[in-house]
Amino acid sequence: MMRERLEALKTEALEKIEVASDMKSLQDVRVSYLGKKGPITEVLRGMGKLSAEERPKVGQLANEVRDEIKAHVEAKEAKLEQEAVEKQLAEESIDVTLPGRPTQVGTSHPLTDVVEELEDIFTGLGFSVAEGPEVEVDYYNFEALNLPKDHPARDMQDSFYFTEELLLRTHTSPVQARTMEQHEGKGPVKVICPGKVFRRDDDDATHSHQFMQIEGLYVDEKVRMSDLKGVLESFAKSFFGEDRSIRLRPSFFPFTEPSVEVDVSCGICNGEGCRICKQSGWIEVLGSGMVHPRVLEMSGFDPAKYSGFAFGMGVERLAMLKYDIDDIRHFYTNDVRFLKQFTRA
Ligand code: 2U9
Repeated sequence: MMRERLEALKTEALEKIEVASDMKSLQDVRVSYLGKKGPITEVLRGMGKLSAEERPKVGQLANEVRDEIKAHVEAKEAKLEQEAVEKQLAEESIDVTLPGRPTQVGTSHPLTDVVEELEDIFTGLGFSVAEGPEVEVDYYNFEALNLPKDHPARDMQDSFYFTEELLLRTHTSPVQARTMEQHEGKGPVKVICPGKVFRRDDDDATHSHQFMQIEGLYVDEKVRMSDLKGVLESFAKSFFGEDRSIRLRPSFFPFTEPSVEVDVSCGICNGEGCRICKQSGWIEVLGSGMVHPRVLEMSGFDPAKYSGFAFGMGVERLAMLKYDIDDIRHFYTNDVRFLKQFTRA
C-alpha cells in the first residue's frame, strides 16, 4: 500500500517538475513534495505501523523517491537558468549589419586657422608668440605707446571702459609694451601677439566691436627699415602666394616713426586694376613702422643703442581677403553653413 503511494507520489511530482515553466512554480513543487509537511515525510512518519521486515524496504524506497525528486528539481533548475541566460542573450544581441548613425564632426573656426597659419609663418621667421590680458590698464594700452591724453582713441566713445583706469584693450600693442618691459632693456625682443581686441564701433560689413589682431615687434641693435620690408614681404608671399609683392606708403601712427601702410599686389588682376582692388592694383593689408624712440625709452630700452620695427594687422580682414568673405559678421554669427566650409587640411 505504502509502496504504491510512494510510486504514485513520484510519478505525480516528476510530471509537475516537467511542466513547471519558471523558478517559482518549480520551488512550489519542491516544497510541496519534499517539505516537512509534505506527503513523503507523512509516509515516513506512518512507517511505525509496518512490520519489522517491511519497514527498512519502504524506508529505502521513500529515500530513493525523495532523492529522485530532488535530482529532477535540480536538473530542471539548471535547465531554467540556462534558458533564462539564452533568452537574455537573444534579446540583447546587437545587429552589427545595421548601418551606423553618422556623428557630427566639428571644424576649427576660420579665425583660429588663420591665426595658427600666421603663427607658423612668423615663428618660421624667428618670432615667438606672446599673450597678455584683454582687460588692460590705461598705462599699457595708451600711455606706454605714446598715445597722448587727448588722442581720440582714448575717448569714452571709442573704447569700452570699466573705470577711468581700466578698459578692454583696443589693440594688442600693450602685450608688446609688457614684453619689452620684461626684457629690462636687453634685446633682442622678437614677438608676435595675436588676440581679441575691442572698440566701440557700430557693427557693419567691415567693422566689428570685437575683432582679432596680430601685431609684431622686433627690437635689437641695428634693426632697420629694410628688415621690416624683408619680413613683411616674406609674410605676404607665404600667406597670399609667392607671386604677390608688397609696397609701402607713408602713414602716421603715434607709436612708430616713420610709419607706413603696407599694400599687397592684387591677386585677381596682378596689379592691372580691377573691382577688388578698386582699379589701383593694390590692397591695403597692414600698418607698420619703426618703433618710436619715446616708446622704446618708456619700456626700458635705450633708443641710442636699440631700434626696432612693429606691425599690426586685422585677422578678419586677412581672412576675408584670402577666402573672399564679404562680411566680417560671418565670423561671429556662427552659422554652421559658413563654418563648415573651413576645414583645415
Ligand atoms: C609697440 C610699438 C609699436 C604696432 C602697430 C600698426 C602699425 C597698425 C592696425 C592695422 C589694422 C591695427 O588691426 S588694425 O586696425 N595696426 O597699423 N600697429 S604699427 O606698433 C607697435 C606696437 C607696440 C610697443
